Amino acid sequence: MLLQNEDVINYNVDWLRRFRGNSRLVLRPKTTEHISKILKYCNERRLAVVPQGGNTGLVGGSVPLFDEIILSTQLMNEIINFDCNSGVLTCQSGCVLENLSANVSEHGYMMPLDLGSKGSCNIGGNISTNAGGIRLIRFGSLHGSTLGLEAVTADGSVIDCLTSMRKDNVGYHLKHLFIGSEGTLGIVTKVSILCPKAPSSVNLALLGCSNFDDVLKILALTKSNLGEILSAFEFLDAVSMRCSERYLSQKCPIQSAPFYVLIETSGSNDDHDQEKLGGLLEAVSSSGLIVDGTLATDLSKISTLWKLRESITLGLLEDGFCYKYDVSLPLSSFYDIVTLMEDKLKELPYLKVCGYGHVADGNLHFNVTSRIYDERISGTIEKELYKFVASAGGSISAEHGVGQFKRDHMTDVKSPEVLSLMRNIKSIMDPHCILNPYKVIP
Ligand code: FAD
Ligand code: 2HG
Ligand code: ZN
Repeated sequence: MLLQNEDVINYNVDWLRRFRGNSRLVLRPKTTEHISKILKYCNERRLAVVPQGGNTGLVGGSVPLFDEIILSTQLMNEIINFDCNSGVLTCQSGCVLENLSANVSEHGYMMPLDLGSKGSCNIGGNISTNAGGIRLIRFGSLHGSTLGLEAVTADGSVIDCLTSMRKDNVGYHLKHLFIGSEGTLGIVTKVSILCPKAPSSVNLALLGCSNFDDVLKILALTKSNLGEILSAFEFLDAVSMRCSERYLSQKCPIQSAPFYVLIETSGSNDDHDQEKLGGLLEAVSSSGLIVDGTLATDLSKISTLWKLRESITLGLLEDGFCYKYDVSLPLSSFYDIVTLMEDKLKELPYLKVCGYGHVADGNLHFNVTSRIYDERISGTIEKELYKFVASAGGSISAEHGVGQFKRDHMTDVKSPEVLSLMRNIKSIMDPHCILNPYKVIP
């Protein structure tokens, strides 16, 4: 299906409304064969193509910079097979994550990843960004859960690595080249994903703490007390919590505190899980690590509490402009950058500085807002944050990728040898650089 004129505007603008391209053509193929023919045609004529899934990416990877053709996988949303014995789901890459979750849950399974954007993001976009999310702590990254995939490279070749076997050590593991390469090496068309069994028992605790050291102490106790039933450990600071409350018009059910943690258990035996979680809550409370807390055991309260965490991203946008950074840091210095940045920005017209994220994975979401975009604010943040991340041995992109937003920082964080190998791989798979040009590789 071909879209033109005003229909194309939404495909040109990213979710954060920070990046805007000027493409006049959106193609929405339905099959691998369509994609193969499109890419062959574009490759022969040196026409640049931007792959797009749900367009929820946060680094400007899914929108053109200029007039590149947008190739949306939106209509490639067929579930091909679900094997109830193995839990392997095979589907086209344009399936929306939430639809896949609903589908596999009918068979007693769940998707191994969960993101706040689940209502719009596509599984192909998830794989192409190697998305993390709140369950990575339990089920690992998509490099592990993706058993196989099919992708089309720039010249239209269909690369069939769509095995649904858990073990396949025959030759190079080419699927990994497509996982996290943000549409620069090929277009993912089909995937097979290993889904875990859905838990019959889920509990969620929301705790408030008075300092970040206590968050880390709770994390250590949580890991040792809950072991295999731990399925999420998320943290948010007070600014993030207030932002969500305002967005949802909903009060956090516990006493206000500088930091909050959400601890989720998923298992197969209610009594066992509640006994373990009860033991943990007893331990953190008797050690004076929390100021208040609440426990949710029914689905409705669990989802209300999760909304407080999942709505921060949308809530921050209400201020006007959001400077969004996603970094990995050692836990020993995890929150220091938030405090440091408040000081560095104090003369500038910012509205909020906040931190939240997947603390157990060392992944901080560092966000600043202002009414309108101010170059002095972004300049100060980038100078201080990237220096801080480098000296702590962290990563400038934990889970959101590089896209166009972080492309020019690649030379600061990757060695010339690593960049040269990346460029060589790119030139073998896409010699005319038609796939997502100006992204990822500097
Ligand atoms: P898009 O945004 O359309 O594309 C992302 C990149 O992948 C682009 O470079 C694009 O060219 C490429 N691409 C898309 N589809 C294909 C394909 N089929 N083949 C090849 N390349 C392709 N991310 C996390 O990691 N963890 C989170 O917890 C998380 N939470 C979020 C919450 C909110 C509210 C929002 C708005 C975003 C969040 N994200 C999160 C970021 C985003 O949702 C993820 O990066 C997601 O995986 C992108 O999927 P998408 O289908 O929207 O991809
Ligand atoms: C999350 O974990 C997402 O909620 C988005 O990765 C993070 O908005 C952000 O900074
Ligand atoms: Zn995240």
